[in-house]
Amino acid sequence: MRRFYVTTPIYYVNDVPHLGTAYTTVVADALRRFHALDGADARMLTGTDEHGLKLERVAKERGIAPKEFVDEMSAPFREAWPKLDVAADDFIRTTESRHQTWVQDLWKKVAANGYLTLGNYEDWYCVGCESFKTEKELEPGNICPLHKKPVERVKEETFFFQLSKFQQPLLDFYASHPDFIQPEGRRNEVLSFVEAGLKDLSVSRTSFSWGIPVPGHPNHVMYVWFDALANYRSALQGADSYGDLARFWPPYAGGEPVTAGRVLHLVGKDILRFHAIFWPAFLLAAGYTTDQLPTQVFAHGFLTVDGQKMSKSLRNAVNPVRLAEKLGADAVRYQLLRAIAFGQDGDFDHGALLERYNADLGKNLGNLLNRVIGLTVKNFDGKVPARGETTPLENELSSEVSKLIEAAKAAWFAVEPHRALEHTFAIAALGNQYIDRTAPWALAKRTAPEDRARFGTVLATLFGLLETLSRLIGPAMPTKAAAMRHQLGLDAVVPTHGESQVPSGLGSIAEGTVLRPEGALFPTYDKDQIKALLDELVPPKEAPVTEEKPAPSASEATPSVAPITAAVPTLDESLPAVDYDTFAKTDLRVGLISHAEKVPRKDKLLRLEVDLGEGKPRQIVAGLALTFKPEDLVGRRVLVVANLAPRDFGKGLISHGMILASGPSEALILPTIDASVAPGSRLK
Ligand code: ME8
Repeated sequence: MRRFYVTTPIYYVNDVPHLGTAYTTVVADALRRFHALDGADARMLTGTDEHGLKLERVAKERGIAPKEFVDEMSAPFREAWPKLDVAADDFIRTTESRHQTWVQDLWKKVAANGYLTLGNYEDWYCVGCESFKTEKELEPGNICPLHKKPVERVKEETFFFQLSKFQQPLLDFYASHPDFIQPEGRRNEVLSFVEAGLKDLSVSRTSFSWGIPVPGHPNHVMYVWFDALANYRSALQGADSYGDLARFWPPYAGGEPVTAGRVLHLVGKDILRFHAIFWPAFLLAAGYTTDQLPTQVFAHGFLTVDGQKMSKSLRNAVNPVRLAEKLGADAVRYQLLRAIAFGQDGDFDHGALLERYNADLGKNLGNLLNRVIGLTVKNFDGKVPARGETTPLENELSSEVSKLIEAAKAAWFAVEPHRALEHTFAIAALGNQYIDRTAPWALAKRTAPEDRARFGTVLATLFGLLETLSRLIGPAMPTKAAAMRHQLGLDAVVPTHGESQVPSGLGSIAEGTVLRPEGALFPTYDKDQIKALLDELVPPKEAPVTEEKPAPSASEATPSVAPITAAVPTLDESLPAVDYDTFAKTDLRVGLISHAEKVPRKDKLLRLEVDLGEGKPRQIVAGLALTFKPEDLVGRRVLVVANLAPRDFGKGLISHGMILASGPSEALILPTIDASVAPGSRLK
């Protein structure tokens, strides 16, 4: 039996579940669903990382015991993922005793093999990374390049893990297992890092106590990464209804070869080194052989949201659960899986999400289903007709569909969900082309028996294609796949061990199957609805913040406002004072941008239509183009100087007002205006 075990990082509980953590988690879930559909014995693990100095400090700042703090903060993760249709088989917390005993056992094995030595350590430590830093890695002023915060000098008694002894074994392992680190570019980075030499690693601390105690040395707690990485294996104790969970870890039970199963760790690129270097080294040190190591660590890129880096406040602003409640979990999953090439950095753009939803889900797939069901209800009493004689057209379609299924399947195996979905939706496009070529609505008008038979064949072929699609979209969109099958008169697909239910070609639905039409599977959004949704969902533009994952501070335990790091210029003393009457002549209004486009051959300018509550939007030409894409601005509220004399930008392009913004042309910030303020409202 083929086994598949996929894991996400266990997330630090000083944060809330956000779009970045949702991303890894949704991809893991889709992969598990695909492999289960393919008949594998598949398992997914996620959880929370609950020890370490960072969390101890945040708890202290909140004035509560660390355990109370982590209990409170872990729950939102456990509750969030099912709302995104993530069905993890297990959720591990590092404060659970099943984890602690396993980690202590791992420690004892590493110690017994002589790879842990007691010594004194002094170096720089970044609490945000929970990692030591060499001087070379730091920015001037001893600043962590990731967190933009000063690192701390740590000097204490510690156990050293002899990582240096594993440089060659690791290089040998990478060479004999070229797929262990993916994608290729990331693999090369790790190779160069290891080739440059590995320093021994401090793996215990005595200056704080929030961690797993070191066996035999109760004044030491384990380094949080030694503890955290072990979760992937500690969670595989006990059994499920199919047997011992240890069957998911190589080498597999019953003498199956390593290739019979797969342990896949999905991680963000920020934590690849820990997984690709420390984790296999800890296991080798504990006596694991190279065929008992995980099969693959796949590092994905980082997401930005609407072109903005995910700072702490943005992470709070874009709540994946709220998005799923608003748009449906399937729409959010589809965007995460389809729009971002797994492995590369990508942007989660709300406008693009809605556009893609309308185009791929609403028009391509949804319309196809609707058209086929509609024609059948009207002409065949809502029952799937017989598939009569086929023509070269059906044969051609069938062979194209088989090729696309093969490609989609290969992409799922290669951890390329974006490609798998691209191929899947190409099948829907083929279905629409086939409808256009066979023109069933014309056949419906003819009554000759051969036309009627042909009509039946065309619809039955399309039902086969829809059946195929209902299986293929399942890993990405489980709820919609089940709803689609329901409309087609079919039961949901139940994964079965040892039996692949991934289609291999054009499917079929039995003649006479009664359809259950239920209206549009993916109701599309019109322009006004899109505008309203964007208004509600798109977070305001932030000042450019350079930090990636800020170190904890008191303000981080609760949602906070982004620090504005742009330089604040001093007031311009050369400007004369303005008396009140002069100022009062300025008519400042709230405007709502209803349209935005680039001005040809003017890099900086956008032509906007702005609603000022005057019944008809006015044209304003603004120098916003170096910061904003036109589509980012539609639906945004802005502050407008409404009574500025019209200004001619040449060629009849006249601006009737000015939009207020702050900052340099390529990093402008627009003031944030509450969505409840009506366009045209005056500022006084
Ligand atoms: O590092 N884009 O936990 P963490 C994409 N506890 N993915 C993102 C992201 C973004 N902008 N931001 C975060 C830890 N992620 C450790 C892990 S594992 C043994 C211990 C995702 O809460 C991505 O998967 O900081 C990244 O690796 C992870 O969240 C980091 O989560």
